[in-house]
Amino acid sequence: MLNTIIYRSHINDDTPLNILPEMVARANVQNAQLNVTGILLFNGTHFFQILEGPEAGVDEIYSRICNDKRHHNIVELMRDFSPSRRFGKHGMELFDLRQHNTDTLLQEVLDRGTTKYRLTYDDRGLQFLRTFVESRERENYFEVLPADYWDFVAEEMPHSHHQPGGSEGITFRAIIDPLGRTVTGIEAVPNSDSKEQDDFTRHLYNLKSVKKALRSAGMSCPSGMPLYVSILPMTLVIFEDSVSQLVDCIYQSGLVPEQVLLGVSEKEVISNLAQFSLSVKLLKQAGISLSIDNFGEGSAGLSLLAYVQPDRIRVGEKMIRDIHSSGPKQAILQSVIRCCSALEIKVIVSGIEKAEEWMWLEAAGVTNFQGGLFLKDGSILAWPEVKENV
Ligand code: FMN
Repeated sequence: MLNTIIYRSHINDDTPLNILPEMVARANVQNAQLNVTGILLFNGTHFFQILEGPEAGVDEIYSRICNDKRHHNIVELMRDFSPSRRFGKHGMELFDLRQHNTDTLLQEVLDRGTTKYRLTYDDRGLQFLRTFVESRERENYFEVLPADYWDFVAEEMPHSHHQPGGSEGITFRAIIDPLGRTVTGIEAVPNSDSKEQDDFTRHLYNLKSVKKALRSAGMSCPSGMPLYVSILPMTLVIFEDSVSQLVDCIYQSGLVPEQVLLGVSEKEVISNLAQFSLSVKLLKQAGISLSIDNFGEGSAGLSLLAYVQPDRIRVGEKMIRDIHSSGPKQAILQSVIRCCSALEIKVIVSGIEKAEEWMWLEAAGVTNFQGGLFLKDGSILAWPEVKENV
């Protein structure tokens, strides 16, 4: 089975161009040993490479390429299987786009192809190639600075009002705008989910946990601070009076409904859409805002967005882990961000662990984040600062 990996990358400023012929000569030998073929395009700033061959060989070469300090911002555009090689003759021919006539460029690249089918056929790999040759999509090449550009400096007054310490059974997590150095919301998280298998008991436990989180937040949250609490959507379905219970609890806790943001997870299937809609209506009428949690990870997806019209969505770690190097995740998140912007829905991204993930998402227009990257010792907020020596 033939495996294909396609990526693009940015040459480093300090990589002299005259090393390229020797690098390609060495690459040819190594690729031949692993039966890997392909083509390497260069436009003076960016590389674009197609690697084709047995999966193990392609993976080995690609992981070496990813560790090569001569280029950066390596974004994997495609990883797929194919019945035949597109560029079977060339171990690794370097094709410098600057040395060719722009009118005939694409055809000249395609002429290097070896597939028995015409290369302009409807093939994703070749469409990527065409997009690169024609310099389309350039506006989506975000330049992400290396992670060591940033220090994450712990807040001077840990456990200040920005990040309440939490009370028994509840942990508080800040939602922050890292560049604005502001806390934009606080999430109150119950420490455990019910282990019960039985639906009713599990959701009763969930309702109790949410009320406990609200009471705890009422005691320790700064007044007016947006408060995020997750709830299972079926809790709003199974208990028809759940909204009035929540509203009562909000007032009794010294909070106001307008500061509360209820996050319904997309992971749980909503079996009674009519009752769910009624609860959503009651929540909105009471002034409580709605968010869709774990957006994109469950079964409802875009249809829930149209149906519920939430004020926020929260995208979890699954969708954004290593987003700076994943073309598919970048394309999905960009369209989600664009769609939410058109609907005036704010996007929160949680689970940020790496500076590159955060920087890519900032470049894409996200400003609200949660994650270990912004925490020291698990709970003290840490803000990004440019390192002094860069
Ligand atoms: N090395 C290869 O063996 N095959 C390639 O196709 C290949 N393509 C590369 C494309 C670019 C844009 C760059 C910057 C480097 C490429 N290299 C390629 C070089 C590898 O990154 C690495 O330096 C080389 O495999 C030697 O690895 P080694 O020092 O671990 O033996």
